[in-house]
Parts: sequence; structure tokens; C-alpha cells
Amino acid sequence: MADLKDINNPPILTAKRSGYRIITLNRPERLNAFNEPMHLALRVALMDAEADKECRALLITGAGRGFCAGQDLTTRLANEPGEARVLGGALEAYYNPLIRRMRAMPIPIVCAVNGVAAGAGANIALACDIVIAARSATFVQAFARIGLIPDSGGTWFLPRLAGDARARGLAMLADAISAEQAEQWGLIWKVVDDAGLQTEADTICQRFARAPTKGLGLIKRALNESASNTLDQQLDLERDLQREASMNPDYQEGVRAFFEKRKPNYSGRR
Ligand code: LHQ
Repeated sequence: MADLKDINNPPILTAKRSGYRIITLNRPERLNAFNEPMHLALRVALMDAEADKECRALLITGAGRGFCAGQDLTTRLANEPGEARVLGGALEAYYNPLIRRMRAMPIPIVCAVNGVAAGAGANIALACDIVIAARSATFVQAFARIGLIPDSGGTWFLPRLAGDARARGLAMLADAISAEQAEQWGLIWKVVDDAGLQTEADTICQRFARAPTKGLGLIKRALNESASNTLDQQLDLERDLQREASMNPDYQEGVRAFFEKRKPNYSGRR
């Protein structure tokens, strides 16, 4: 196993900006496919970002020409012909906690898909709150090509984002779709020219870094829960979360700024 502290070859890179952090998946020679050290490093980076009260948004992107090719398949080969590699443990140990953590984080996660997003890599992108993609990027639910099913939330995200017919096509045919197609089908927020991806991602994060963070976290919670709630349950939830939002000083600041006809100066207190 690669050393997590290998400073010459860290599986992820982290950078702090004013009010947000950037996480870059960093195994470009394998299109940033996930191995265990990368999972562990990403987990630590997400926990650090959440614990940092100054961190009001997170940007996830990939190094090199790919965003993420999902699980590193070199670690999944059976040693002997006929030997089975039974999967499930890796999902339980790594992918499922990752998706749960990302969805539950009380700050917005922006994903800048810089190149191919395949397998779990595609679904990790779809788990983010705002997904932008370079025009040259592609999305491929590669699982069916190797006899697997879309995991990391794929079978949950796809029908909800793109509808059942497209979810079935994407999952069963496992063809790559362009970033433009992903945008047209509602899988992602928007496509930008390759050269503008980084700037666009930074601009969104800078905006979030000045936004009322508590409210954004509560919006995220409400939208997450709406998928399994009835309208009645959702109305109750909105009542409870709105109460919570209104107790945060940023709500008062927003209203005051509106009447004073000035830009609000949000504390970002969570
Ligand atoms: C890779 C990979 C890769 C290793 C490219 N691994 N090396 C969860 C739980 C447990 C187990 C199983 O899985 C899961 C979740 C999953 O994610 S399953 C799905 C795993 N991912 C895939 O099946 C995608 C495999 N990759 C591809 O289909 C292609 O590489 C894509 C479509 C992503 C990109 O194609 P190209 O642009 O043509 O690039 P390439 O194929 O030439 O790849 C470049 C290099 O990256 C190459 O190495 P090489 O030494 O020949 O230059 C690939 O072997 C390596 N690579 N994906 N997942």
C-alpha cells in the first residue's frame, strides 16, 4: 500500500482558499481511480473541511486529463483463474461512507469535472451539490461493462436526476455521454469551455464563501430528504428547518441589508 504521507506522491491534494477548500484527486496515471490510500486521504480531507468553521464550501476536481475512473481495478483482479473476488466490503468500508458524508456535509460541495468520470467516479460527481463539467468531459456508468451494477448511489441518483428511461439506458448500455448531454438530461448544473472550468469553479466557491452558510446547509438537508418524503412530511421538515434558519444571525443580516439597500455581510456561522 502506498504511504499516506508520501509527500512526493499524495493520492489527493488539498488547498485552502479564502472561505473554501479545494480537493484534487491525484492519481493522474490511473485517471484518478480510487485505491485505499486515496479513500483514506479523502476521508481525512472531508472531515478536516467540515471541522473548519472558516470553510464555507468545498471544491472537488481531478488532476490530469481525467476526473475519476472509479475503483482502481488493478486492486480487484483475482489472483488465480476461477478465483472470485466478492465485492461489497469496499462499498461498506469506503464508498458508502463517502457518499453519505458528502451528502450530509453542512456546506455546499462543488464538483469541477475536468475529464472522464467513470464508474464510482461518475456517481461521486453526481453526489456533489453543484456539478460543472468541462466541455470535453464524459460520463460513463462503466459498471455494466464488467458485470457490476452502478454503486456509490448511482441507482438512486440516476433515475432522480435523469428519469427512469435514461437511467436504464445509462446503466445498462454503459455508453459514455458528453458533458453537454449530461447537462441537457439534468445530471449536472452546467458545461463550460475547458479553459474556463477552473475560473468558473472558483467563482462559484467564492460566492458560497460569502453566502449565508447555515441556510445553504439547511437547503441541502431539505433537498436530500425530499427524495423519500411525502409532501406532508416535507412541509413539516421545511417548517422545522426554516425555524432553525431564522435563528441564525445571517437571516437577520439578510433582512437588514435588504432594507438598508446594501450588500449583506454574512458571518457564515453554521
Ligand atoms: C485504470 C482505471 C481503473 C485502474 C483507467 N483502474 N486503472 C466499487 C467497489 C468495489 C469494486 C469494484 O468497483 C467499485 C466501483 C467502480 O467504480 S466499478 C467501475 C470501475 N471503473 C471502470 O470500470 C472504468 C475503467 N476505465 C475505463 O473504462 C476507461 O479507462 C475510461 C473510459 C475511464 C477512460 O478511457 P480512456 O480515455 O481510453 O483511457 P484509458 O483506458 O487508456 O486509461 C488510461 C490509463 O488509466 C490506462 O493505463 P495505461 O497504463 O494503459 O496507460 C488504464 O488502464 C488506467 N485506468 N481506469 N478504473
